[in-house]
Amino acid sequence: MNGSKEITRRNFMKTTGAGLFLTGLYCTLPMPAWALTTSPGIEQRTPKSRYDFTIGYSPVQIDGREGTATAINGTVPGPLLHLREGGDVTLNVTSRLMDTEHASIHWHGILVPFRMDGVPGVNFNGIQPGETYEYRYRVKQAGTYWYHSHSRFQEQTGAYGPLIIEPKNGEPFDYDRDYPVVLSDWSFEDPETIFRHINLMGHYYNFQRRTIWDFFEDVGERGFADPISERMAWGKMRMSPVDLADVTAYTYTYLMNGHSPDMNWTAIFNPGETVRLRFINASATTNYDVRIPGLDMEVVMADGKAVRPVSVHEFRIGVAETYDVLVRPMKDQAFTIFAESLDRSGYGRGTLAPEPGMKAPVPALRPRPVRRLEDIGMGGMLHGNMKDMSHSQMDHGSKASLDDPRIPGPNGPTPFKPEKSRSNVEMVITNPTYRLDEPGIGLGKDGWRVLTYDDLVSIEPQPYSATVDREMTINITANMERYMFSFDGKKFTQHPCPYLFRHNERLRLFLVNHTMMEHPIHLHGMWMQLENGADKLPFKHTILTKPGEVLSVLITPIEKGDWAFHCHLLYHMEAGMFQVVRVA
Ligand SMILES: [Cu+2]
Repeated sequence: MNGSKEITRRNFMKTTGAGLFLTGLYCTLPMPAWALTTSPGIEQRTPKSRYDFTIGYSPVQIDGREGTATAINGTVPGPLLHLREGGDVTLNVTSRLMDTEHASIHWHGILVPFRMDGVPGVNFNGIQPGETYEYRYRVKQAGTYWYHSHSRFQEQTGAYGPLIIEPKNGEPFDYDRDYPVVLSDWSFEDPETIFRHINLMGHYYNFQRRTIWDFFEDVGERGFADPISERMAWGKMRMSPVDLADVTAYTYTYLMNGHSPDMNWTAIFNPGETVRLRFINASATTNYDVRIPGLDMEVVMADGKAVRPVSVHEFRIGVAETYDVLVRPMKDQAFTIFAESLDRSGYGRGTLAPEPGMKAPVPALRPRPVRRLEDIGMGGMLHGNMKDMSHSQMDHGSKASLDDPRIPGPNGPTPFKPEKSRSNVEMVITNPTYRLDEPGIGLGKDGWRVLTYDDLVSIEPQPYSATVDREMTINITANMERYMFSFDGKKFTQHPCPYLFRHNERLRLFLVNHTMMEHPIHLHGMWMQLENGADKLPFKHTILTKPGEVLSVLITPIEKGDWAFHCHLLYHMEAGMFQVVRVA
């Protein structure tokens, strides 16, 4: 493919000519009050018990270019939804998207009765054009969350916003300023076009494929035998070693609170203050690596739930995850909030500054990481017999990873045997590894401290039984070449039976990632407690699983009904990595 950029025009996508360039100073975009270009932070907020949302097409302007968003109350991101723990809330959501099948809002990470969860086809019929749906529920938790449309690609085009819940009994830490930091990815291309492109050619937006020149460079650095055998191994699997993201900066502008890097969203502080930053990854497909050069970050919440504070310099935030961090800038200077995309094709950027208009240097993008076979738990393959390595069954045999004492028993994950007839499964990892202690590909070698899932220790009450009643395994599967994404080898459109959870049982669920990509796996309606060896297991609504990884979570299904379980990469979900969990 060559580099010429195609601009498609669907009815609602309007683009204006190039050459017009505006910075944030001249930006006249409607922005929600919580996301002004220069913000003092969200003030003493009063939680409300009733909200009215209207989803409609609205113009947005990013770096001087105009596009059309599926905006909530006219802005991208949408309004700050501010609730109180223990209170009842009524949310009226109206759709003015007259050409759509339906619209919806899902309250991500919020424990609600299943009719209020907002997934069309699972919990309700969706909101028909011109109609209003009334959501009502009691708020049973506190912390930082978000909301988004669960209808087709509306989330990609702007239907998302922050959701903050005031705790009944005060916060477990002190701070002077409070900022939501909503990360997202914006494209002027119609997402239907993006989806068509990546379906036809998985690497459409990827110009970072390794070339023959990279190969000779490797030979120079590492000698001949290794690169050749590694290249052969990748070739045999029909995969590129650079599958880091399907959709990249080629089409995306990465946004922080609706602002492009040039628009430079700025949070004000007084030196010596403690600033709470509520990072929310509201992207459609972009996993970010976040750091603030010059400042330590203290991670105090993950997915809305308090954790023992961990001091780090960088953290990876998968799509749909949230992290609350505290920073304490002492100096009278500006600091860059830098959110680099996992594939290193671009970044989101904002500034922490004592005065409006101040800036700090923006770091260079780091080199894109190269995925090696070791990274997907197959390092030993290079030394094995290449002939035995079909693309459907691989066993590296160098490390008996399932004997790892960190993988809980008694039985461990059930071995996966895909149906032979299905083309949905490109590879099966027979010996997945424990990887919760790894920061993830491309991280951990810069000389600063990066958060891992093993660092997360809950400091929340543990309301659920400690005794495990049952074990179950779900395999994360794909055929990347054909852009097929599935669970246990079945796409959602193939109508697999729902996964059955028993009401109030204590379930250990193993997730095994048989693909070579990270997938942020999200379960609606109940917490997943990640078994990372902590004495109090952290609560998660979304878990970024690594290639070749096995991990386990403990779940207590507290609400009966049907719940969505899916990859939160929007295009993977639409390509079939979606399932229904039935709690009965
Ligand atoms: Cu995925």
